Formats: sequence, structure tokens, C-alpha cells
Amino acid sequence: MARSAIINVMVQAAMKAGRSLARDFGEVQNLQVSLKGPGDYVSQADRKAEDIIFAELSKARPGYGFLMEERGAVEGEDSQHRWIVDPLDGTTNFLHGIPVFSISIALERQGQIVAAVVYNPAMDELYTSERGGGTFLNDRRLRVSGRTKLVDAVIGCGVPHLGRGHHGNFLLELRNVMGEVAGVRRLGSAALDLAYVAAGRMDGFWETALSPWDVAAGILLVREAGGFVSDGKGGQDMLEGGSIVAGNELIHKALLKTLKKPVTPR
Ligand code: 2AM
Ligand code: CA
Repeated sequence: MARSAIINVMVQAAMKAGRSLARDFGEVQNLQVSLKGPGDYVSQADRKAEDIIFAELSKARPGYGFLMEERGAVEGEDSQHRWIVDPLDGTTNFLHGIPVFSISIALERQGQIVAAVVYNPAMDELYTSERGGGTFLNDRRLRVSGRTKLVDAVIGCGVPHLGRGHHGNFLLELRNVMGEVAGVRRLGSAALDLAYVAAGRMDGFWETALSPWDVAAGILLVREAGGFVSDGKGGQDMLEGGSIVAGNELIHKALLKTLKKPVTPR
């Protein structure tokens, strides 16, 4: 499969950071038993991965701006382009030795996401997407699932963390959803959740209290695989608003409706 120059740049950065994360992930298991635990080690791994991505992308496209989880916003001379990067999405999984984490890199051009890479180094799964060009898992073209009814659907979600999001609201949403679907899953990496929707592994996904770098790349993956993405109200404020709902056309619509249903005792 021929990849465009910009996707090649992003893949190279993601793979290089991925090798670093994979090495550090191997060490995490050993550190689990140490007194201090792997906490500091993991923040170092996270920062190292971000430094690699920052260096690679800056070298390949000097002047582009950045929005990164650790560095925050870095202005570039080129105001048209911005990289939105999460060097380690699924930090809690990484910390616990669970191989479900990813690197997420999106390119925004004039406020629109035009290219996306999500890479899970532990499973060597590389998701790439370019606006108008479809979504790929390694070399295979992806398509969102064809299931049409919630009753057949597996839906991913994110559980708000301690001190984040509205836990009571989440329980109401979960109660609505679990009463209507075949199964609910919780991966712990929003970027991978969206990649799994793009791959048709999960039929839909919703989460709140997210940051732009958690979802920027995943949004394009889903759309270019034929799926639909909105915020929790059905609008398009996913990056700044922090809520997201994704799926194929029918599941996305049904999931939005179910999430908002007033709760009745049952
Ligand atoms: P992270 O691993 O980069 O922190 C899991 O539900 C999703 O929530 C992940 O994508 C995770 O990204 C994200 N998330 C956002 N803010 C978080 C926080 N303060 N603590 C843990 N996970 C957070
Ligand atoms: Ca994240």
C-alpha cells in the first residue's frame, strides 16, 4: 500500500516513539514489584515518547504548531498547521502492564483534521487515515461495522476518572446503554476505542471529559472508515467540548438517543 508523504512522516514518528514505549513497557512488569512502583518510570516513558515525536515532526515539517499532552500548545510560524499529539493514550493500562495503549498523532490544517495515525506498539497495530483516502489497519482497508441494531451491538465507553467527569451522569448513561445492547466494553484508551470503531470491532463508543489529543486522530479514523462522530449533544464540538459519540450511521444515531433517554425505574 502506497502511503502519502505526510502519513509517512507521521508513521515514522509514531513507530520510533512506539519502539521506545515498547521497551519501557517491557520494564514495567519488573518494576511492579519494586517499592516505589512504576509511576515515575511511566511518566518518564511518556515524556520520552513525546520528545521523540516532537523532534521527528519538527524536523520533517519545521514551523508547524503543536498541541501535545505534556508540552501543551507550542505555536509555530505556520499558523495553518498544527499537530495534535498524545504520546501515550491509555497510561493507566501501561502502568498496569495491560497491552492496550497507543500513540495518537493528528494533523490539523486550517482547523480541520486531515491526517491521523494511531499506533498500538504492544500489538503492532498501526491505524492510518487521510482525509478522502480511507482508513487502514496496517495494510488493510477498514470499514465500520454493518450492524444496524443496538441489540446486536458491542459498545465501548470510558469511565470518568477520580476527580474528572460526572460520575453520576455516567452511571445514568451506562444504565440506559446496557439495557439495550449486546455488550459494553471499556478499553482505557480513547484513541484505540475510536480505532476499534473504525475497524468494526466495536459498533459504537461514547465518553466524556476527554482532551483534544485523546480523540483528534480517532475522529478521522472513524469518519474515513464510513462512520459518524459527534459530541454528546449531536453537535461537532468534540475537540474542545470533551464528549464524543461514534458509530456507523444507525448505531451513532441510536446511541445518541439512548444516552439522552430520561431514566425510568426498572
Ligand atoms: P491518557 O491515558 O492519555 O490519560 C480513558 O478513559 C481515556 O481517558 C484515555 O484516553 C485517557 O488518556 C483519558 N484521560 C483523560 N484525562 C485523564 C486523566 N486525568 N486521567 C486518566 N485518563 C485520562
Ligand atoms: Ca490520552
